[in-house]
This record gives sequence, C-alpha cells and structure tokens, in this order.
Amino acid sequence: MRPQFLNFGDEVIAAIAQDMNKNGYACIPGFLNEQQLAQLREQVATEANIHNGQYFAHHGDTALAGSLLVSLKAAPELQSLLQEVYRQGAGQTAPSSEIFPVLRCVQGDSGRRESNCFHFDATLVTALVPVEIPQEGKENERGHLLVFPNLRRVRSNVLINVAEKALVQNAFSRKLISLGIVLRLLRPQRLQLVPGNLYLFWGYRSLHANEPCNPAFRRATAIFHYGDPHAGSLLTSLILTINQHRARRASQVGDHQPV
Ligand SMILES: O=C(O)CCC(=O)C(=O)O
Ligand SMILES: [Fe+2]
Repeated sequence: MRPQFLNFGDEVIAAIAQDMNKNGYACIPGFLNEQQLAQLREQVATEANIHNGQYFAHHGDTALAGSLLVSLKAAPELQSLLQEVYRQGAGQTAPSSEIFPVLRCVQGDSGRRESNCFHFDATLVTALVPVEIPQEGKENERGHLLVFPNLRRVRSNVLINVAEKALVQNAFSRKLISLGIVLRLLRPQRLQLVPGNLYLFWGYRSLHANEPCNPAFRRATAIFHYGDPHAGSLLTSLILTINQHRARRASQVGDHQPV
C-alpha cells in the first residue's frame, strides 16, 4: 500500500519546490494506483450516502480512522517528501512533523456553499490528491482548483498571519473575489485535477478554493497538510481550540487548521 515511488533524491525535491515557486504547483502523476483510488472512491461513496448527497469533510486521524488516508500519511516516503519540500520552502525544518489528513466531498446544494471559499492554509505545504472530479457539465462547474499562487511569504509574526486571514476569509471578501473572477478582473490558475495524481503547492502562501460543482456531481479530494510555521504559539493554540469548536458545528474548508 505504500507509495514506494516517492523515494525522491535531493535534486527531484529541489525541482518540485522550484515548480511550486515558479508555476504555483508541482504535480506527481500516478501517486495512487488503481486499487488505492478504487478503495478511496468506495469510502467516499459510502460516506456520500450517509450524508444524503450533501457536503462533508472529515478532518484528522480520529475522523479518518480505518481510511487509506491514514496508512498513506504514515508512509515514511510521504513524510520525508513533505518534510524536505517544507525545508526547501521555509529554509528550516517544520516545527512539527505532523501530517494532517482531510477527506473532503463537494456535492449537492451545500457543496456549492463550500465552493469559492478562498483561504490561506495554516500549513505551508498542501498536498492534494483528487479522488473524484466531475468529467461532465459546464467547464466552470467541474470543481477545478483555483489558485492565486504565492501571494505572500511566511509571516514571522503570527498576528500578521491572523490579520491577513481575517481580511480574506470572510463572506464579503470571498464574494468580491468570486465576482472579480467572473468579470475576469482576477485570473487565478485553474488546475484541472486528475484523480490519483498528487498536487503540491504552498497552501499558506497561496489563496485557493475549489470552483463550484454542478450539484448533481460529486467532487472528492484527499488533502495532506504539513508544517504550520506558527505551531506552538499561544495565539495558534487559542485559535485551534476555537476552530475545533466551529468544526464540530460545520465542516468548513480551510478552517480545520490552527491559524
Ligand atoms: O478540496 C480542495 O480542492 C481544496 C481543499 C482545501 O484547500 C483545504 O482543505 O484546505
Ligand atoms: Fe486549503
């Protein structure tokens, strides 16, 4: 089950980080084999029925106990990939080597509300594996990943990070950004995700969201978050507690991480 092919040398890791810097993302094709993809799709189908065809997101090891995602995140190859990519990006090792897994499914009308939810991740490295991506319908209703890459650097002061996130991650700003995109005043990168590939980008530095999906189709992604540059700060711990409360009420995108 382990992704053996992820035993990358220093040069490959450097090239991945360079792609993330220059192009906004790096892609490792065929991260999952057919069997693994089928297994995750089966999990998504079961959960999708339980959630009556509506949006859901499972955050963390406990919620994902028994899922393939937990075995994948335990693979030393994935751990060292994320660790090295972080080091290339931040110039130092991550304060915590914890990988935070998420399984997210956009479907139904509630899925629309969870789309265009632009945010900066709390973690520097975001590794995303598409599980199911709509292949039919209008081009702007297939849940592509919208990314404004590398808009900011890692902030040395956690307060600046919190202020920037507060400025962007609210209903008004998100509506404004979506309008800007419709009017073509803003032009994010539109990644047409291929199931089974691994996409890496600087989630902390890049404003991103999924484009809406036709409610009739299902869009599922597995996400591995790695390396919170502000881990351990008092404010981070406080916000983590608040977010955990909120996450219990609603499984919101981008809010499952500390800051
Ligand atoms: O599902 C996606 O495509 C993106 C999700 C995301 O950005 C997140 O969970 O932080
Ligand atoms: Fe994100």
